[in-house]
Amino acid sequence: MKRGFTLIELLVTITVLAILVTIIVVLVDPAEIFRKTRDARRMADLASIREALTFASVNSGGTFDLDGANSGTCSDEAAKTIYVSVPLDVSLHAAPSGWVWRQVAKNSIALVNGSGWISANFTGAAGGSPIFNLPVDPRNTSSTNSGQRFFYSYACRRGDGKIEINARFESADIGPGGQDDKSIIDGGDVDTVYELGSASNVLPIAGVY
Ligand SMILES: [Ca+2]
Ligand SMILES: [Ca+2]
Repeated sequence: MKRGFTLIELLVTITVLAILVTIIVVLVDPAEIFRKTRDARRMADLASIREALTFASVNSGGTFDLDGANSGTCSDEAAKTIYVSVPLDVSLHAAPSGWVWRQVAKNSIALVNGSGWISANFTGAAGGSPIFNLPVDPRNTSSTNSGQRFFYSYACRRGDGKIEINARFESADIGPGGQDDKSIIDGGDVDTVYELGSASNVLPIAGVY
């Protein structure tokens, strides 16, 4: 005899499915997956920025201007500059003592011709630009709360041509304090910040994030 599902059977099936979905969501934690994906992108972005700056610098025999037309602002001067990827319409906290922020408008933020958030003019590099867009943080935002600020920062030092690029991670796993904490093993001088570059002591230790 042909027979459909009873109401009870349907209700039991729906309940079991709902429980399974809840278990999967709790186990998998989609929000953490998104945070981890953003952190992985931050690592890749900082590596490509470092490579582009290093390539341009080496290719030009060390004459590449690491902060472009802002030639008086590589961090040896009185008003030392921190270049940040967060756009001009986002207000930042006070810059670390002795430093000033440099932000550019959103529509030019990724440009590599000297008007992007890193003001080095890659298009003038010997052999052509090694990079076509300046990566920005996947969230690229600031906050009144320290530790909730997600943007890239950059500084160069005129004296020895050293550069440093920083980012802040957010995932429970590879973020600060996580099992696979990447910010503490980067060879830098700030445990809670991911630091890449040719020197870890170009950007200030406190007050950027
Ligand atoms: Ca670090
Ligand atoms: Ca550092």
